[in-house]
Amino acid sequence: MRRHRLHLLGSLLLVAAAGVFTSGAAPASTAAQPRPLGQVIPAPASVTPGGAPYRITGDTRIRVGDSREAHRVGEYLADVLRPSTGYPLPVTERGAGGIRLRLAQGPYGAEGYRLDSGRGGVTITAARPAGLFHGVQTLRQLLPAAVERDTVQPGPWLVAGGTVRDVPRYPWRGAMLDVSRHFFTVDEVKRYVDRLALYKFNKLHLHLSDDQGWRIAIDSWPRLATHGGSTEVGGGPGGFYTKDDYREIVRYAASRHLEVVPEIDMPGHTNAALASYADLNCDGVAPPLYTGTAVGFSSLCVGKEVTYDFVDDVIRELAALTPGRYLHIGGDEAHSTSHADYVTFMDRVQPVVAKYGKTVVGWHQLTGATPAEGALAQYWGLDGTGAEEKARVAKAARNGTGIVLSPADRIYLDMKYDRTTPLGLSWAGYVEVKRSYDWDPGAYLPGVPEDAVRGVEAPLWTETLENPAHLDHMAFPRLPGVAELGWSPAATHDWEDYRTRLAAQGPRWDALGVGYHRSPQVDWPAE
Ligand code: NGO
Repeated sequence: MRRHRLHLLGSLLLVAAAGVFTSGAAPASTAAQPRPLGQVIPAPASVTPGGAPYRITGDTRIRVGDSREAHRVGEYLADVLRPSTGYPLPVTERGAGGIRLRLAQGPYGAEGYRLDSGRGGVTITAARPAGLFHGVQTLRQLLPAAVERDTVQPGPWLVAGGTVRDVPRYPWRGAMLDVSRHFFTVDEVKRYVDRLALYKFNKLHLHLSDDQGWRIAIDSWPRLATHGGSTEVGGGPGGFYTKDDYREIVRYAASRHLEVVPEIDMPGHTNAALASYADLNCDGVAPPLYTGTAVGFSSLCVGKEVTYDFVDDVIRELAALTPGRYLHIGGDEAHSTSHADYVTFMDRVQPVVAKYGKTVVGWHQLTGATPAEGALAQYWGLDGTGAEEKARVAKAARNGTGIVLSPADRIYLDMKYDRTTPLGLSWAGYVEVKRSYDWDPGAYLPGVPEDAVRGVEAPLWTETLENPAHLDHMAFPRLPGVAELGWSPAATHDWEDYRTRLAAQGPRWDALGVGYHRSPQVDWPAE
């Protein structure tokens, strides 16, 4: 009898020990272990695990000191945690223990943070509110995936013990949304912004005009929006943002520490504008609205003065609406503009951007003209092609033009994953998760000085994408990889390690309602 009891005790201890030492994905009901401290995307600069975990309970407070900005980040965190934990999580100035958001000087830069976790609490320290916000995203990912649900879940809500020290590699970690080919409402854009925030993106580039639709109200040229915005690819009703709509997007993005970079694409990709005002056409005849998907057939009339009145008005009104530093003027695929006209146009338009206090961003074709001082060129070429063009971009970079990398065969989120992907395009090839992740922005373009590379940006063109579910399917799981390329030190780059961390995001997307491509290159946990 006695022996038997001892034996039973031994088995129980064994079971308990197995629970302690198994670090894989345990089923939710028995997940009494915290997630590993480093299991975060983008990979933090440094992770030092150790010590007891912190447990969020019904008594946990979020302490923010007396900074209003820290208070806002605290409220954001509470909004994430309250529905699933069911706890009140008051945001308070002072108190002991709990989750503390602390602004203080230190080696954090504009966006970095430090997270310390132990039995007594979790403290996130940063020099700026953006750093606190990014630290909060790390904290969020350290909690079980069920924390993302909007109904009360069982928990427990454990945060592994230890310290994370984290600063981004690049200042530009962008995502572009094409709201021209298909229109997306303010709420749909906000939904995308929330996904970007989870991965520490800091720029939302909105492609506001193209052949198929003009999406922003301009008071001095009202038909741009009312007529030019009245359709989209496939002939749907399209739409446009009123100035208040746009301000709301800017406000919401800022509340998630993203800066809006608006783009008006010129001199090509302008059919919607040309259709709205006959005067803008060299022959004075307005073309019909366009709902197909061809590119390169439209051009503003470079020789007409009214073109520059138009550009001045549009840039003035858009600059006034935009608190961010940048204004994107497109400049890609101007196949219906002669080279001489293209150069003339860019020489006249770039100073207008500066006149209204903004810095020029253009697609990399801008380097075929003379980029303004301080301008950024967004590179969207491919591996193994366009050597001459790459050399031109490198030369501009050596002359001071900053480079944002969006190689189409790596991080164009509208490229199909493989031949079976129902949505998307394939002109740049198929782009599966590994190809998308596995390259180094610092060494990508030959002859570009490393400090000219400002970061990366993932464009999501929407010729084939009509609704938020389509956006999710193309963005996930590639979007987090772009975030990691932009944020994490090159030394942490490792496909095998990344694919393990990526797999762990699957249940989080399920909880958030993100429908993602279940790439065969990743061992997703069983559904
Ligand atoms: C190109 C083109 C866009 C298309 C996109 C589709 C750039 C910069 N111009 O990228 O008009 O929508 O490809 O992938």
